[in-house]
Formats: sequence, structure tokens, C-alpha cells
Amino acid sequence: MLYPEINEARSIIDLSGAWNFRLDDGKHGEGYAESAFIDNGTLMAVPASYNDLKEEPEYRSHCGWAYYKRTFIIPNSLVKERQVLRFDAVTHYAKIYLDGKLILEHKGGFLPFEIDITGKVERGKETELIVAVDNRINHSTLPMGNEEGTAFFGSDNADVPSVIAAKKWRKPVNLPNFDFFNYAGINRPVRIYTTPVNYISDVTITTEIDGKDGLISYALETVGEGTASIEIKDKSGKTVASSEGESGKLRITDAKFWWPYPGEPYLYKAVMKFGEDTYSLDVGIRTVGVKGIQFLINGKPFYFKGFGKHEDSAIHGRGFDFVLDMKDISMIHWMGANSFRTSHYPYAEEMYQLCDREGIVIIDETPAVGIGGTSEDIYKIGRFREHHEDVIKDLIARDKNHPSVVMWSMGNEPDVVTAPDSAYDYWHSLYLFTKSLDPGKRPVTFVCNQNNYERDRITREMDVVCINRYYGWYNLSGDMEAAVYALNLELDFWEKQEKPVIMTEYGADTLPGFHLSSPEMFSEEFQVLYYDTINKEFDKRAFMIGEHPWNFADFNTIQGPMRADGNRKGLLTRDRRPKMAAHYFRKRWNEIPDFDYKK
Ligand code: E8X
Repeated sequence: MLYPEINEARSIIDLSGAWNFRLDDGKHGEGYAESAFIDNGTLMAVPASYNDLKEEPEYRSHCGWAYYKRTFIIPNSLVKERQVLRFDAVTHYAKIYLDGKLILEHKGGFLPFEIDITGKVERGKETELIVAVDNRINHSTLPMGNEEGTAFFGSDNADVPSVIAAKKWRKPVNLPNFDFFNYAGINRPVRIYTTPVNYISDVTITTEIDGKDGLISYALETVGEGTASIEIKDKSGKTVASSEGESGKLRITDAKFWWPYPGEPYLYKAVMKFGEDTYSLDVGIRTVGVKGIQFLINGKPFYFKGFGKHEDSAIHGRGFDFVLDMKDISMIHWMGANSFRTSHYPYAEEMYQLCDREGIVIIDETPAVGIGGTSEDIYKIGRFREHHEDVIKDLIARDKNHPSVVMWSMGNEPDVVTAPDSAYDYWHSLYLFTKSLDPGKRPVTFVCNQNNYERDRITREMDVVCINRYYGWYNLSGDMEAAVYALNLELDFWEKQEKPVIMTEYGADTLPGFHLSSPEMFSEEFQVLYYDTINKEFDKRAFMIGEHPWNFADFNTIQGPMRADGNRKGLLTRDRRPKMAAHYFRKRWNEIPDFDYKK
């Protein structure tokens, strides 16, 4: 799916701003109801989560529908163009109404969806747009919510009978089986974009390296009449290759390749034409792959230095915040990092575009988090497989052309030990499905939670083993001597698997400004001790090819007995101020090379 762009053939109408808004009051039946706007509600910012933008508690505790409304008009100058209404992300379920008529529904809160509205709006008339948004989570959604009382992070603590946390005796509540606040709303931009009636509907670009030359394979999908062509321009605007036709392979002699920062993330511009239409795309010539226990970028062994992140900030919630993304890129560079995982859902497209330009490597993750949380076999009682496949299809369709994306993560911390065989069947088939969809043939993984690694049959089958371990925090708490012992027992196991391993999460909740002469949990000194102790163990293992502390920054969660104003494992505070551990990693990572760190 192409990201909207303005050029000589295409235009954009941005629908950001203050929309009419109200939470469903539960008195008008399921879903959208005209009555939702009996009064004109309040005003709500788009794009943003609605949860932190008002002061009444129901904005954070709401479970169910919310309604947004605004009008728009198509300028006369555009009425002859093809007009498309695009939502970059509406969390989690959306119903779209044009002048009161349901025209589109979409499940999934982190990927774009769109509808051609050409001819659906009257010339010169204000058209009413209503977006109904449902924030409910359960065993059919990704991320997953508990459906009864089985708890994760205090949504219903262990000594409370599950029936109390169930929905029987009160109006439904969301029970997230994941550790981030269930921010909801129109979280990313809404736009109407136009194209000529004969247009380019999709582009697929893959790249290879042949000695000093780069090879760019391209395939256009088009609608209507026209002839297709492509030009590849270098940074100076000089055309270095061109071709006619809707597909082909172009050789760039003496090419400049895309390298992670501090290497040069060189980008060419592919300019495609079809009839009156034109579309351009940044192209980074690079290769990725796994060889033995190494992850190769451009044939060289890469070491992942970075983080698990969140799209999370005060006020905005999970709402798109380009300024914050720019700040995060700056902090990533400042810490000498080279990568991050889009934990635990696809991020806004603009962040991937920034990473293409800034040379930051991305592990691109689906919203499949929280799969489990029951004593039963979640793969038998859950209702999420079809949606999971849809999400993977849409994720690859959206992000397949980014040089910064080097690996797909099918999900985070699913339960793979309660029912190991059905877990294996689920994830192995999904792994093959994901591999089949990516024209770029990127490695595929999922992220495994702390478990009985000998009982877990599936993690070891991934292209790269990605594990989250909290020895010294959630278990063997504060006892770093025992943590090192237990960690090494497990690393001995992974050594035998002969796969590259990334520690995709490890960390310690840390209260900024809490200092102790003798490091103990929650102090800044302990966070440094924890990381320095564990990193020393990684440095002894050639197959450990990456370290991603959890988390880049503090972030908001549901309330619970282990969350003091959210999750505090950040190297940075929520407003991006460095704790001691950020300074520790800045020193460490600026001394570790991106390539050939492990001989
Ligand atoms: C944590 C992280 C959480 O924030 C992340 O979304 C997924 C969790 C660790 C689970 N991984 O809690 O800070 C470890 C459980 C071990 C018992």
C-alpha cells in the first residue's frame, strides 16, 4: 500500500484537527447510532489517542465505542481526479460513515486502510464523515485481552476470584493481557489523496549487490490505460538508470549502498510514471540475511545495539507525534544505537521513512502480543489466526520497500509452553506464511518470553532467536550472582542451537533520581549494574548478536501492583531525559562497532 504523496499528478487533503467527539454512553445499542450525536459531544484532536486528552476518568476506563465526526469538501479543481479516503491507523476497530452511510469497516489498530470515494461525494457540498472506533480487546483481537479473570499485570490480581473480574456483574471492562496502556482512537492521520483516473496502485522494489554494482528489481501494479516507466536518480538528481515497462531489473554501476548509521544510509529516488500519474520512492540498495550464527547486512556481520520501544508519550498517548519521532532518532544516535524493534505493533510510516534516511535498522513487529494468559490452550480457544494472517499481509504490503526494515517479528511473548505442540503448529505454519509474502526475503522471527526453553519447541526454529529474559529482575530479583549463573545455563542451551540470538528484552524498573551507594532494585545504580553484569556475559558468546534493553523510555501501562506511574524500565524518562543507564550505554555502544563486533 503506497504512502500518500503530493506531486505534479497527486494531491492530499489533510483532515487533521478538532473533530466532534463523544464516548458511547451505552444507552443506544451496539456500535454507531445516530443518537451518538444527539448533542454535539465535545471536541477531540485528530490524530491522537482520546484517553489522556480529557480529565474525566471514563476517558481512560472506557470500554467500547467512541464516535468522531467532521465534514469535508472536495475542491472543484479535484472533482475529475480519483479520490481516496485513507486512515493511517484507527485503534482497534473502525466503522466509517459517509453522510450517514456505512462505507467501510476495518479490524486492527496499527495499519492503514482506505476506500475509493470517487463519485461518492456531491460536488461543492460539505460531506459528513463519521468514524466509530471500538477499543475492546479479547481473544479475537491483537493485542489480546483476557476474556475472563485470568490476569496479567493486575487487571485482576490472583487472589480475586475470576468471576469478579469477569463482565457478568458490571458493564464490560477491558482486561489487557499486555503491559502497555490500551490507548485508542484515531491515532494517526486521516487524509483524502487524489490520483489521476489511470494510476499506479502499488510498487515493489527489491535490491541486490553485485560486486561494486547495485541491482534494483521493480514491479508496478497499475489501473487503467498507460505506459509505465521508471528512472533512478542519485542524490544530485542525476538519472543513473531508467527503463520502460511495468517491471524489470536495473543495474547501478559503482553504486552507493545503504549502510546503518554511522555508515552512509545512501538513498536513491525511484521516479515511476504511468499515463498522467507519477509516484516516487526512496530506494536503499542493501542486502540482509542470516549465515550460521551471524546476521548479515551487505554481507557483513551486524551487531544490534538498540531497544524495544513504544509509541507512547504524555498527552498524545499512542497518537502520531512526528516531533517525538525526530527526538527519538536524535536520542538513538546520541546513545550510539543502531536499531530498534517496533514493540509491540507496527509504528507510523513516517518513523520508517525517517529511519531509511537516518540509517536506523528496524525489526518490524505485528500487534500479536498477549497471546496466552489462560490455563487452557490459547490456540484452541482463541479466535485470532485469520486476523493474524491479515495483519502480517498488511504489514508486509505497507513496509516491504523500506531498507531500514531487516526482519519481521510475528509477535511478542506468546505462550508456547502451556500447549507446546499446538504452539508449534500455529507458529511454524505462520512462519512459512510470512516467509512466502515478503518479496525482499527478510529473516522472520517472533520474540519469546521467559519460559522453559527446553520445552519450547518453536523459538529455536526461527531464523534469528529473539528472547526476552529478566534474570535478576522478575526472577532471582536483585541477586545478580545467581542471575549470571542462570543466564549462562540458558546461553549454554542456545549455544548448541547454532542460531544467532538477540536479547530483545532485558531490564529493570528504575526511578529517576533514586540513588544508592550500594545498588539495589529501582535505583539508577542498580539499572547500570544489572546491564553491565549481563552485557559482560553476552560479550563472551559469539552467537549473541544483539542487545536491546527494555525499554528505550518509560511508558504508560494499566494500573497494577507492579506499575508505579507505568513501566519504569526506560533508559530514558518518558519525556526523554537520560537516566544513568543511558549514559552507560552511550559509552558502551560508541565503543562497539556496528559490524564485525564478534569475530
Ligand atoms: C515488562 C515487559 C513488558 O513491558 C513487555 O511489553 C513484554 C515484559 C517482561 C515480561 N515483556 O514486564 O517490563 C517478563 C515476565 C517474566 C515473568
